[in-house]
Amino acid sequence: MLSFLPLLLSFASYALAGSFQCTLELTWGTGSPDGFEREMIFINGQFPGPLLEIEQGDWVEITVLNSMPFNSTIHSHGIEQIDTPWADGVPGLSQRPIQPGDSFTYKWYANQYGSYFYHAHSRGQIDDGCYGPMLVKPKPGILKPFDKIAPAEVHLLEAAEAKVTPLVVSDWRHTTSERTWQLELESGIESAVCMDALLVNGKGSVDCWPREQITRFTNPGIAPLLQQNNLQMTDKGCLPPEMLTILLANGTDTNIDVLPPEVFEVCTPTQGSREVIKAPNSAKWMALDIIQTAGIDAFAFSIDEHPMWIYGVDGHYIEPLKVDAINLYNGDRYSVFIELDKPAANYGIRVASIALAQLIDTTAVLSYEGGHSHYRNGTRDESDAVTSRPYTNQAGAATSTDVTFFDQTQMLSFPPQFPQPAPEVDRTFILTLDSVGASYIWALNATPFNHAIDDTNPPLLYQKPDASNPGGDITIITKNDTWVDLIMKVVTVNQPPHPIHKHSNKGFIIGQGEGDFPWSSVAEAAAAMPQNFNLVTPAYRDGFVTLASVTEPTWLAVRYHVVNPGAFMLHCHIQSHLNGGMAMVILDGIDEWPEVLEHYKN
Ligand SMILES: *[C@@H]1O[C@H](CO)[C@@H](O)[C@H](O)[C@H]1NC(C)=O
Ligand SMILES: *[C@@H]1O[C@H](CO)[C@@H](O)[C@H](O)[C@H]1NC(C)=O
Ligand SMILES: *[C@@H]1O[C@H](CO)[C@@H](O)[C@H](O)[C@H]1NC(C)=O
Ligand SMILES: *[C@@H]1O[C@H](CO)[C@@H](O)[C@H](O)[C@H]1NC(C)=O
Ligand SMILES: [Cu+2]
Repeated sequence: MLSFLPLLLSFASYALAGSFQCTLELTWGTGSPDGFEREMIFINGQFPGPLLEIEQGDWVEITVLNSMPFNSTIHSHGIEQIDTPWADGVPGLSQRPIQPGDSFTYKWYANQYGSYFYHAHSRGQIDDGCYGPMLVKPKPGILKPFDKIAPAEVHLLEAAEAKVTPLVVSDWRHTTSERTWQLELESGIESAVCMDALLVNGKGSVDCWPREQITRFTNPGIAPLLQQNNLQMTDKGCLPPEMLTILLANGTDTNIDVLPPEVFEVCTPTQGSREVIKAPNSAKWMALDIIQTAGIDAFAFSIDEHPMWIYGVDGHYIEPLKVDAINLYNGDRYSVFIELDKPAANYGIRVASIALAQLIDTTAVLSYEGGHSHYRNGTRDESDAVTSRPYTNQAGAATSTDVTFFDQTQMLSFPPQFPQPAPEVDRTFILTLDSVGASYIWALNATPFNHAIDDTNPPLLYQKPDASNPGGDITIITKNDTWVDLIMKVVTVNQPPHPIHKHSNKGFIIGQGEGDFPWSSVAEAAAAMPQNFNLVTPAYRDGFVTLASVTEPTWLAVRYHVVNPGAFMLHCHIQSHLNGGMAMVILDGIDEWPEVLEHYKN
């Protein structure tokens, strides 16, 4: 398509009846979200990018203008792209990269409602800050589960939902993604895992923990091994590079001496900033869209003294679940209500890494505004001091035994998801997840994905694939309107949870377990261990997190219906794993391959 320069470069979104249009300009500039200055990506001059507020039923047109000195694309995470596979934003699959100075217009239909985000799908650009929240407001008449929370207050809950506040939770590093990748190549280890700060809505600071705190919270699973090797968690709270070599590099050549000391070791505190979320004046309920956009870390998330009613997961309503804390993996979205029934004060919003690789945390603030109906004290200390009682500690663990965490196996779609997973499938793909050859090289199915195709090949979508050329280990080919099982086997120990994200439509998480998976199908496995499967009310999501393989292999089974022909990616949403090759191509519906209109081709 011909690129054009929009006249208006500042953010302008407008909605005619049934349409949403905006321009997102990507720039490369200097910023200091955590108080440390570095080069990073801004979207319309902002970090995170602006909230896109779309109405369900809109035709959406997002024009991305790339004013950065390198190629990029933008993917709308969780958006199904039914009949618009060319708008999925993956270079080499659905489009050519948008080159510096060029633009590309993503046009798709908002058939879904709920909480999403958009982010770069080129190289490690998520780690440079290229993401922003997206909300699709449900159309009138959509059935909502709010009467199960407070039957007399459904109107208050609807009012809270209409004013939902996005909470973008991420991690942050002081080196650019390109430099980080170079350091992995030079050192031979996955040095990307050591971050500098955690951010809430783009705000945070480098908090260096006292040594005593690092020692106290060092994971008891890893402490003896550290001790045996005369090692300890670094001043940044990271597993030392020597330990990564032992755990994952498997005797491959490493050269950790090339790593500058600040990559793992030296922690220099900053005075950054702190996000303060205002609890609305006199409202009884508040809604938050918690959006996990981190490059690396998984987090425990909680709000002091405020249990959360989860009413939506990955954009879709669920039977509400009341919890005190949620483990957030890369790409997850949770829509929650909190009841504003506490004395006026500041309450901590706690975010703490639950990754073995690093101890790191941050605290944002939920602040009740003056005049709140439950305001106990006429004056409020203007500082953002937090003295409230946390549900989760600095290492993301519960502070007491009655703290309840979200449990995905309890999650039920509302209304019940239709269609339910089919009882039988047409194809089963058994995938082998592992790091291969070096700790920073990863494979979703034995063979690392070669990112050279991102920039160099004509996009796979642009020509009907050759069904007789299956593309080796990293390509799945399906027919339209068939059911497919993806069985992901984490075959070696010491792997962290992998948040596997499927582009286009969601999948059902129908089974998981620990130990080998010697079966060749779900039917065989379910006959042998029915307790590990749920084919009736499984979680329905666009991200599927494998279990960590601590002492033995693990496995996860996902079933999905092929309904949207196109070339889609299945990949780990941990940025360093994706960079290292943990991705596959799904060529869905090759019998109904779409014809890409000339004017969409770029
Ligand atoms: C370690 O590397 C050797 C030699 O490449 C290989 O045979 C073995 O399977 C690897 N072990 C693990 C746990 O990956
Ligand atoms: C009201 O708040 C002020 C300032 O934080 C504090 O000094 C005072 O003790 C509080 N009064 C009550 C009754 O809680
Ligand atoms: C950017 O994309 C163009 C067009 O696909 C490609 O030729 C070029 O090599 C890419 N540049 C980089 C640095 O990858
Ligand atoms: C693919 O299959 C789905 C489900 O049956 C159907 O709704 C859709 O129209 C089909 N797409 C094409 C292009 O045939
Ligand atoms: Cu992974």
